[in-house]
Amino acid sequence: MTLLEGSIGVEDLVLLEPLEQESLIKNLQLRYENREIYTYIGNVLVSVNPYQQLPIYGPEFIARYWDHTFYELKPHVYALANVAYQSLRDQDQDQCILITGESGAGKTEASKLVMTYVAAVCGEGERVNSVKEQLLQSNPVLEAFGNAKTIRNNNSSRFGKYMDIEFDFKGSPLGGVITNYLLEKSRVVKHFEGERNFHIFYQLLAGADPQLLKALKLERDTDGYAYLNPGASRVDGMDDTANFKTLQSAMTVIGFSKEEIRQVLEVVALVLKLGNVELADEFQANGIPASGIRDGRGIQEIGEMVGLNSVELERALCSRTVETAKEKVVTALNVVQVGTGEKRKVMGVLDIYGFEILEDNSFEQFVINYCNEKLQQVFIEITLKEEQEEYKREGIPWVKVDYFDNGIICNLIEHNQQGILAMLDEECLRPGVVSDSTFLAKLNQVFSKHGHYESKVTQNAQHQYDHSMGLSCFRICHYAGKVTYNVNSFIDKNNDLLFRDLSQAMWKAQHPLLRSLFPEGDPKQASLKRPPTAGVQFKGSVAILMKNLYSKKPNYIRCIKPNEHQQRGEFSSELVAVQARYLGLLENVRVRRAGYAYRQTYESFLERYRLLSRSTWPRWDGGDREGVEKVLGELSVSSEELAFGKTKIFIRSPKTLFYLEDQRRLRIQQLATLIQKVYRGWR
Ligand code: AOV
Ligand code: MG
Repeated sequence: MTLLEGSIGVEDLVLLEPLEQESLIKNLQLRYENREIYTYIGNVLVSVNPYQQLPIYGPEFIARYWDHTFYELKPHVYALANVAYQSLRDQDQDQCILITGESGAGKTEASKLVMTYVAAVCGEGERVNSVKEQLLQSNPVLEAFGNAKTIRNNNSSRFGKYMDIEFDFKGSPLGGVITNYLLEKSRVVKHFEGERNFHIFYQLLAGADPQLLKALKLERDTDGYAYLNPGASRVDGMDDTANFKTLQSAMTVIGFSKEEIRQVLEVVALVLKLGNVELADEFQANGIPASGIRDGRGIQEIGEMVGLNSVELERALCSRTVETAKEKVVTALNVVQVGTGEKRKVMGVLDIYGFEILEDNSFEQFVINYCNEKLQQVFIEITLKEEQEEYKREGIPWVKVDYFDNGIICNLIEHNQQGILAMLDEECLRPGVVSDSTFLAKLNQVFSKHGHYESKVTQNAQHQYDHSMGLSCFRICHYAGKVTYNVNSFIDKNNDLLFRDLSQAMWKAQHPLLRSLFPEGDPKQASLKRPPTAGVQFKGSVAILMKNLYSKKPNYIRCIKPNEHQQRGEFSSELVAVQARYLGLLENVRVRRAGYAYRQTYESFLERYRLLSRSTWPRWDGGDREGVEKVLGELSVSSEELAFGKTKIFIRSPKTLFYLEDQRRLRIQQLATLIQKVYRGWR
């Protein structure tokens, strides 16, 4: 075991002394500056984005981590993947890997490293290899359609992703299912200066061969497309042309036929063209008197491409803005059906945005933060439960842990009748004049006394007057900090309605894919029942996700972004401190070492420290536990500090462990000197 040996700072924050926010950040910084990007909190992995390729990945490292147990080598994402996979295979325990952190912190890269590791170790054979290929090739497809360059990350995932990988009893992969959360649909029509639309649009224009471009009636040059940002058509280090080739072969591997790929690209082209139509529409709004769409040729072209009557299309489009079909282009990966009836083991990988506090927080931040609040709840409950169970297993009395239970905040948001989401729905469904402000007024009334809710109206009595909060805002005191949300457009975003005339028009298209994207456009399907609101859908997915997580053994990766410039070697303590708080790292360490900071099996402990006692060194024939008792007795470690479990020794404070380590170092020096002397004398 090399827990402390030769390590820079502490490799496990549980051993941090003193335990404060500042020392925690310092420790991460020290390690980062020495290119040690991984640090543990018990079995949680903290990862700081290196923004450079480190020579710590690849087959050689995979083999090394495969051959060792968790604490034997330096902290690494492979070690975590290894524990998860081996417990899945050998202990028949479903696993999930939860990766959180803010934009650009390295979540997606971490998820890919996990998948690469698992793919490398989970068996061989023709069928297995084909499944592995599919699992790995799902990434370029998801990234093409769901990632974009943003100000914070050149390859930012604009959706949350949960992937279940299924294995047979031997641990060979069978297939996978991917669930997406909250794709940022609005990006298609609108994004910030310096950002891009989803990669696929640029990939298609850059990478399609001339025949394909011609068939899709597209121009190579991005300048002609209103949805594409001419100033940001190139991204450093990103090769759209090559990525398009990768995408096409990845889609083939996943199981798209040539014809299906073609249809997907046609829909992508259609979106680009619709963007231009809309531009003409705006033009019109600017005072040019015309009825319908100005650029009749464009609309006709679109109509021809997808087999739609252009008059009808025009009518549908003119009724309101264009929101197009893009969400469902890729949803699930083929599950290879083999050996039905056999029990499957599952490893879930969750790559989802962390807690978000932007300058202006809207409905999106609200639901994202709600999801993180739930994830925190799972984390605390499972961690504490595990601690409790381990103590029970080991026959050690349980020590009560003080921690912040965020159930009250989850309730504030999700309670079936009296939660913010329920009240938003009620407002959306209520007949009569509803607006974001009637919604806010209601919140203010209902939550005027709630300890985690503030607004300008409720503030006066309970909280200090705060000029920074506008009248259209409310604030929630999340576990990670206070966030002020602006209610503007909450109602619209929650309704998330696609105008019926539009989906009906699209459903009439001859184009099979396009048509299948708008099942609600089918007059037979168009029941009077309105579709569920965005809030209800999200709450539903979160509930399913939570159920899923509770049924699995969680493994955590907490990703941290060291600076705002996507630069290697730069570590901003302030920035990291904020993230450490949102990720609840300090709380995490506290929970971990609430009872006993350190525990180890008698066998491993004795192996490491037996040279500290004359009874156990150089030879010990007794049992492991007796050996450990001898060592600790001889060093006069206070019994307050120790608990002897059935198979493990528990040590309360890190200080004691450091003391043992110091003693061990001294002893090794002594022994080395002794050996030298003997050796010289012998010569
Ligand atoms: P994210 O998933 O957390 O952001 P990414 O995983 O996309 O962040 O990482 C952002 C960039 O950081 C990558 O494109 C790499 O250039 C670099 N990077 C991250 N991890 C590593 C690593 N282990 N080694 C080398 N480079 C790395 V977002 O999707 O924006 O929330 O929505
Ligand atoms: Mg990502």
